[in-house]
Amino acid sequence: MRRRALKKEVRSIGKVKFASLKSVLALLDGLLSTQRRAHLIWKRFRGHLCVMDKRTFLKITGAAGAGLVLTPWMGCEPKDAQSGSTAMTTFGPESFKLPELGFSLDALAPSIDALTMEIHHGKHHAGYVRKLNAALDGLTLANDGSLESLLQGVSAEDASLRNNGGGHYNHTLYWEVLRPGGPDAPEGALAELILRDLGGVESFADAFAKAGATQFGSGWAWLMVNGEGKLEVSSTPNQDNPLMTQCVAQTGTPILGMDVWEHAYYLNYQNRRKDYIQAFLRLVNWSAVSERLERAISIVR
Ligand code: MN3
Repeated sequence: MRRRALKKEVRSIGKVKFASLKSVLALLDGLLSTQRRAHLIWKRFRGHLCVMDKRTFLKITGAAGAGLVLTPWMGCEPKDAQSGSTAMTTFGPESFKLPELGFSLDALAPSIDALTMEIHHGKHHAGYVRKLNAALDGLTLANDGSLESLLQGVSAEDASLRNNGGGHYNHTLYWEVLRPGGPDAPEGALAELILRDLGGVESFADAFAKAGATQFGSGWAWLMVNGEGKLEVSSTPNQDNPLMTQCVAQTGTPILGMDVWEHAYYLNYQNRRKDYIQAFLRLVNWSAVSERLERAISIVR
């Protein structure tokens, strides 16, 4: 008798548990499908909306049971400062192109060997360009079509644009600042700002080398002009860069970027990242960095 009562009790506890589990699962399912619906709506409409924050979009559509709350976005398209019109860009399969190197593959040897350059430019960078084009093909965005403005608006969740757009921008800058020629050290306004903001060329080099050496895993070290018009050194993981205001802590306009992914140096230096960093600092085209500084300062003004 006692045994039967016990069995009954166990069964009823099981039922209660099962019922609770079912309601938890139903709740989860409801939440997931809301999220999924929001994702689908996002995919469908992102081409027609301004370059907005996907996280905010998902939050609002999720909270509204995936109801279409489009009104908040209708007034947020970037307007052309002079004409007041909205810039819209439709992207095609070749909106972005792999830039020419502008120097021979062995121009940086022995510091950076020709095979590393060939693979880095022809395979890695080309891959970012291809995937970036594939991600944007057919989309119409409220955007001036420049890579810079795409990256300034990219949300942390948009992995495709973040990684491939970042990869394209970062490598384009990298080849530019490694172009052979120019003075051996920063000159003119660049040297003055390095002294004013970073304590001089030597302490800049130390900070920059440290940023590159201590970036865990793959990433980049940067010299940038921040929002106050001051020079700042930072590092970012993966293909992030200081333009991505929604993804990184230190933001600004990069004027020098050093790739510290292993593919940038492994054939020559293996695990000796610090040796590659010192070689990189000897290869920098300071004229190219000065040109970038001028453009970046004009943006801040
Ligand atoms: Mn690389």
